[in-house]
Amino acid sequence: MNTAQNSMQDDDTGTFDMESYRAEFPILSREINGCPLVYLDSAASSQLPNTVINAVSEYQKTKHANVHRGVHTLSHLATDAYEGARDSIVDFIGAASRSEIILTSGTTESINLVAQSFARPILGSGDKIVITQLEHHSNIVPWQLVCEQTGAELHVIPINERGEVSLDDVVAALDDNVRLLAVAYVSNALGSILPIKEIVKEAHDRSIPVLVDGAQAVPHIPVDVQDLDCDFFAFSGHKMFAPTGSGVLYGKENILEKMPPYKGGGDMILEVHFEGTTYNELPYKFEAGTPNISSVIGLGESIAFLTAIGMRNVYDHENRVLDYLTSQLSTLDEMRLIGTAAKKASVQSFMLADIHPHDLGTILDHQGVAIRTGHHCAMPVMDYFAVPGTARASLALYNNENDVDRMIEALVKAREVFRS
Ligand code: C6P
Repeated sequence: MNTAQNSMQDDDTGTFDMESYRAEFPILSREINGCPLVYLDSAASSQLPNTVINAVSEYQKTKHANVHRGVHTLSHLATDAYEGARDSIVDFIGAASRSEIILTSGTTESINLVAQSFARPILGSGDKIVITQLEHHSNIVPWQLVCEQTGAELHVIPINERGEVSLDDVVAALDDNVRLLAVAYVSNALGSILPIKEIVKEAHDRSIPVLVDGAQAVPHIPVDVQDLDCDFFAFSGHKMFAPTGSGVLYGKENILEKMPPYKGGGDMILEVHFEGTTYNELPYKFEAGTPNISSVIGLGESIAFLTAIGMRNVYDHENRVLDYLTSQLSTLDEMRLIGTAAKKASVQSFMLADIHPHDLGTILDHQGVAIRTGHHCAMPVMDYFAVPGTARASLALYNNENDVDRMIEALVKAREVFRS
C-alpha cells in the first residue's frame, strides 16, 4: 500500500473522505464531449485506481513471466504476486482456505464451471435447477444448457412489482427434486439485495446446495462466505476496480474435491501419460492453461484498496448517494423508477416519459454523463416490467451527489429536446 493510500485510511467512525478516494481514479478527471466525465456505469465495469494501474504496470515492467512453471527468478516473482492475490481474496470474502479460491476469467466462467463440473454429473430427467426471475443471463443460460444436456428442468422463482424475491416463494420452489439453487445476491438491473443468508438456510434445511452470483455484491457490500454458508460464490474483478479478465469462484473444499476438472490443459495436472492423467490438487485442478496473471495481480491490489477504505464505509457511502439519486429522479415528471425494493445497493433503473432508453443514453453522453441503457443482460426482468430496456445509473464508491445533480440536469435537457 502506498503512502497516499495510507493517508486516506478511515476507521469505521464515519470519517469517510470520499473526495480523496475519488482523486485516486485518473479517468474521472477527463472530459467527454467537452464536459467533465460523470461515470454512472460501474455495474457494467468500474474504473481503476492508481494503485491498481501502478501494480499492473510494475508487474509488466519488472516481474512478468509465466506462473508455477519456471525455476528462474522472474517466474518466482510472478508466482508470488499471483498467489499473493489469491491470499487477499481468501481474507476479503472470508473463505476457509486458499484451496477454495479458483481464479477464473469472471463471474460468467465461474458459473459455467459449476454448471458443467458440479451440476452436469448429478443431473438427470426429473431433477430441477432453481433460479429467480431477476438473474443476469450468466446465471440463466449455463443452467439452460445443462438442462438440455441432462433432461433436467429449470424452475424460476417469481419477483414482485418492486423487484423483490420473497422467502416464501423461495421455500415454495424447494421440493425434493431440486439439485441446486442458483441466485443473485444483488440484481444488476434492479439493485435489489436478496436475503441470501436466509435463502441458504432454507435450501440447506432441505439438503439443497446454493450458488450465489455475487458479481454486483462484492464491490458494494461486506461479504463473508462462511457466514452466508453458501456452497459456491462467483464474482468478477472488473466490477471491483481490477482490470478485465479476472474473476473468482469460491467453493466449499469438500464439494470442490469431488468435482471433476472443468477444462483440461497445463497446470491442472500432476502427471500426464497416454495411459492416464492425474489431476492437480485444489485449486489448480480447475485452472487449466496460463491464467490472466496481470489482471489477477490487479485484483489483489484492488482488494487492498477496498480493504483500506473498509467495506462498511463503502456500503454506507453508496447507500447515501443511492438514496439521493432515487429521491432526485423521483422529482422529475413522468419518471418511472424500475426496481424499488426495500433493500437495495448501487443501482437505479428508470424510464423517462416515452423516451427510448438508448436515446436518453446518447443525449446524456453528449453532456459527459455515462449511464447504461438496454436490457442489461437481464431480458426476463425487462419482460416482467414490459419494457424493451431501461436507463440505468449505477454507483461505485467514487460517485457523489454532484454526479447525481449532473445526471438530473442532463435528463432535464433530454426532456426539453424531446418536447421541442
Ligand atoms: N453485468 C452489467 O452491466 P462477467 O461478464 O462475467 O464479468 O459478469 C457477468 C455478470 C453476472 N452476474 C451479474 C449479476 C452481473 O451483473 C454480471 C455482469 C454487467 O450489469 C454486464 S452485462
